[in-house]
Amino acid sequence: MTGRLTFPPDFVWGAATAAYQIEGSTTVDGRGPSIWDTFAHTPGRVLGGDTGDVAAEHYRQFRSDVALMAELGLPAYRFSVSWPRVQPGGRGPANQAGLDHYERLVDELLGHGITPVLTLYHWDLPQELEDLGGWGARDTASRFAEYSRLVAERLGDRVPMWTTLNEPWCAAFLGYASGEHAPGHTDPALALRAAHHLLLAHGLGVEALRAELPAGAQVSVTLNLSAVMPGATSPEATDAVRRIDGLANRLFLDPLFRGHYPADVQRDTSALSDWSFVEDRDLAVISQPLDVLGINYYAPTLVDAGEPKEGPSPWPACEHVRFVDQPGPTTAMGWAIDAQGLRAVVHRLHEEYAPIPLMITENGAAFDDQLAPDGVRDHERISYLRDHLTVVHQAIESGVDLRGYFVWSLLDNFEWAYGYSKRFGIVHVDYPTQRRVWKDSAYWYRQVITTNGIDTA
Ligand code: PNW
Repeated sequence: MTGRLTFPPDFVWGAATAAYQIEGSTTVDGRGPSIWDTFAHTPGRVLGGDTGDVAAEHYRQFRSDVALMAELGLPAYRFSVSWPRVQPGGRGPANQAGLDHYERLVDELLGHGITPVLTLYHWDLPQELEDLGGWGARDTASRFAEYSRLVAERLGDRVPMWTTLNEPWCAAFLGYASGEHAPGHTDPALALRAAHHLLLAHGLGVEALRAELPAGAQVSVTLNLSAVMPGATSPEATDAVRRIDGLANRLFLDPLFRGHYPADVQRDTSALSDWSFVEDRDLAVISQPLDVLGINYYAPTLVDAGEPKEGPSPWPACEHVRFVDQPGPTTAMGWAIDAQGLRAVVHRLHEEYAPIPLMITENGAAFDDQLAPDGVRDHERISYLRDHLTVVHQAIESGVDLRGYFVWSLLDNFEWAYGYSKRFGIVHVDYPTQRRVWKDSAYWYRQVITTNGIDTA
């Protein structure tokens, strides 16, 4: 039985990228180094010693990449601004050459009828700020607000959708607790501080944006939310779910939408931290109203009680939690393919937080694509996207205010600790030549956009 699912007429279709993952040109036009330059150039940090020095050369090729987006029929494009292009040392006056680039990109998008959706922070903290304590330092939050103001001053008149942070969970816990991401620290107490300062940066950033942007501009934050499910029926498994859900989801959702931190997470981590980094007015700043909540979803999370694992973990006070492999197909990242996790995430938000309009700001998958003379037959990616879009459609039908969907990613790119070994693009990048080759999923997505719907299998 095949059927057609049609989306609401104003549903926003898009594709997403991030500055460090695609731009390259890391030393031009006055850009300063970010923590990802330092991290990637430290031997042993990134698979194969890969760096973002060249990446997909998007900084130089942005005009042809925008033309590609237009050919794809993309109504919206989510990208991030590199903070060290705008403020090479993270402080002080704007580097006009850096802002000029983003102005050209935005004008090119608008000239092709593509709506720019701008993220201010997708993990590339200026290295000089890290040297002053990075996200462990409260001052970094104020520096972020200043940077937000500089970008909004220049681009506020033409960018309708603004996101402060991308995935503060990753920035805090992969960056400061497990050390898998820049800046590579392995200090769980520092990671909790970092999480708070990221949230504070978000709040101060929202204030700066509201002061600068014209009425009608939308302000959001993007979280990577997990559907945390028990791998067994036992009180221990239930407790494991509570702990991981607390750190992955509620640690961010509660301060943003309820104005307080989850008491159980504070209790669980009290031996690590007294949480004295939270000051009186902070939660009021953090919980200012937003227009949209962005959700990045890739895979569900299955947990049970278990023995402590060797090595640094991104999960403070979860020594007795074990991550269980879900049976069934996985992507090249080893992540389970299960769109029901996305359903659980959006329904949970709708029912427990009932916040504001939602937007899927990233969803997609890496597979071992093979470049053939006639393109890339990535049917697994097409079925991944179709399954997840089916869930998006069902959620809308059942009353969830879900306004749009951005596929991760437009292009193959620098996949952080995995370097160029993982390909998430719907467009293949042949790195030696920088040639772009449409995968079958790109042709499929164009069809989805033009017909505003999907055919279900
Ligand atoms: C997100 N995890 O990162 C990012 O927003 C993208 O930049 C990235 O390329 C994409 O997802 C694919 O990985 C994540 O370990 C990285 O849970 C790691 C995790 C989650 C999200």
